[in-house]
Amino acid sequence: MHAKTALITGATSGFGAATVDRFIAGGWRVVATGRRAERLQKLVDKHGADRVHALAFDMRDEAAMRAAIASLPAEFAGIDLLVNNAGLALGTAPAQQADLAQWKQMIDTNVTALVTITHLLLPTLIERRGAIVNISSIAGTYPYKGGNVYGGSKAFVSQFSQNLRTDLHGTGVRVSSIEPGMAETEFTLVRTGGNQAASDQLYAGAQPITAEDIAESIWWIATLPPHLNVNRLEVMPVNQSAAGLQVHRE
Ligand code: NDP
Ligand code: 8X3
Repeated sequence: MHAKTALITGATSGFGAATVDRFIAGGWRVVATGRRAERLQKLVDKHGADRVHALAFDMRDEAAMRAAIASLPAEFAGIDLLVNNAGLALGTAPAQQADLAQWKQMIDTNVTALVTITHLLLPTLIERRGAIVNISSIAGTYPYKGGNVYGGSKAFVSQFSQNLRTDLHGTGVRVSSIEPGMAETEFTLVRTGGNQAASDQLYAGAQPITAEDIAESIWWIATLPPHLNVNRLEVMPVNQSAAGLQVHRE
């Protein structure tokens, strides 16, 4: 049997990088995407050019995305699994103090770019009876202060996943939404503009989810028997749980 191929967005860090390693270990080929070309090259050097193909582009640049996908060599062009992982949160300010440019960057990356690459790859995925795993977040379900547009973008990802399933009914294509809670990656560094102390403080003592935990969940979903679909998977650290509503008193 020929090795299957996964296209993993946001493969330069965190969940995406760990997912590349997991699928390579499982015998798949991987198309790895991200903006930081030097990190993608490290994945190629680590696993070999016959196993990992790097596509460096900004997900928000549709022309660059189209050109990158069109450039795939034949042995990497048959995508069996799309892992829509690239994404980010920017800022923790309440809506009334938030930076509009940051809001737009989150929407452009987490929503617009995700639907664009999905649309581009749907014909291939349908032809191959493939699968899509979208990385959403618990922030799309549970509101928290400063979650505003980030949470909204992830609610979109979760609902888009379920609606995709409905449209793809009968094609054999599987669609899953994974909704992780607190996970230690570069996520908080990015969100805080590079504040390592804030990132360390957030995760200290919490035993957060690791990137490898999510990579293993994606692997499990992707390798289930083809008649099974995980619709949504919500995962939290044991030390995290949902709590309460707030009341303001006059
Ligand atoms: P990281 O910051 O470690 O990784 C984010 C990845 O997204 C990087 O590879 C980055 O690549 C890529 N990315 C961001 N913007 C762009 C862009 N414009 N073009 C191309 N690639 C881009 O964070 P995580 O691994 O934690 O995040 C992965 C996903 O998981 C995100 O969608 C995030 O929202 C979600 N998530 C994270 C949780 C957490 O607590 N960590 C929990 C729930 C969901 P590069 O910078 O090289 O372009
Ligand atoms: C990331 C999880 O709770 O920091 O999506 O928003 S959270």
